[in-house]
Amino acid sequence: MNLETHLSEHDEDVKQVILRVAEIAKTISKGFAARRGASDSSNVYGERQAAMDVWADDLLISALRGSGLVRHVASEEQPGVLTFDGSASDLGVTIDPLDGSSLIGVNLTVGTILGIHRGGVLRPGEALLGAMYVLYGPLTTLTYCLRDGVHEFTLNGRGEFTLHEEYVTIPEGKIFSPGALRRDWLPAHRAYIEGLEAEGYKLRYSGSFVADVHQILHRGGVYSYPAYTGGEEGKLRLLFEAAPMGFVVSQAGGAASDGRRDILSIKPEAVSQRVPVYIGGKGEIRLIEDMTGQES
Ligand code: AFP
Repeated sequence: MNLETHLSEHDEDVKQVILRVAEIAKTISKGFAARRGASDSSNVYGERQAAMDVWADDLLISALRGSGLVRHVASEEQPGVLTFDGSASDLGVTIDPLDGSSLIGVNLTVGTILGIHRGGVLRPGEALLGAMYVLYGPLTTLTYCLRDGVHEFTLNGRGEFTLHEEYVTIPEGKIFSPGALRRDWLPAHRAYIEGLEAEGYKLRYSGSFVADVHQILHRGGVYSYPAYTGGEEGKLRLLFEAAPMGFVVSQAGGAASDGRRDILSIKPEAVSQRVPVYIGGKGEIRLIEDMTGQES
């Protein structure tokens, strides 16, 4: 079954946005060879943008503007929220055009992450209508969730996204993906990771959040990028990374936390807000919340 058919029961405007992003993803997937290096610009976080970051951001914003269905867009690569007056629908979309882009130069998997809201974008993850991500790896895959299961599609040789797996659920598993420098970990997080190691959890960390969480979704375990010494708010962005991926994994039977509370309950105060992140199986998320709770 192709993506368009699979989406047929959903709201027309949401469906059209996903299909447009899927079209852009096909273009993005073909653009890496010509844009492997850095651009000469930096984003709002002071990070040097990859040439692919800038290009993918332009493509996605143009497509969303051109759809006439999206009123607000917040992008990790833009300083503020873009507003398109005159759009026929009131969708608000968050985009991380190319998550993990520092890995482009070494040809590891990176991805595009989207969150879809009705109304503005400064809303908690629990208010998301849906979320999706595209992975550019050995295969290009698209995973979407509109509160009715998590579904994965593969871009085939004919340039069509076809169904790979429906109603994905996170299994029990023993993989952990721990971000940030070990020497900077705070005591509760350190004890948590040591506990997982003692339980035989296997380390799998690429430095591409979207790819690492995708692996956890399919293999079980937990991804973490904690609060750390010198980075008490964590590194990852609530709006662009944590909320949409946390939404997908939660809809697949897992959970997402900042170590104390459900990430999806956090109302963002700023577009660029960072948050400590734990995403994975319910057991692993309960454990970090228990350990952090005991500490305070
Ligand atoms: P961007 O490539 O979108 O800036 O994201 C990179 C990232 O936020 C996330 O994808 C990684 O998990 C994390 O940074 C990696 O950080 P470290 O380099 O500190 O491991």
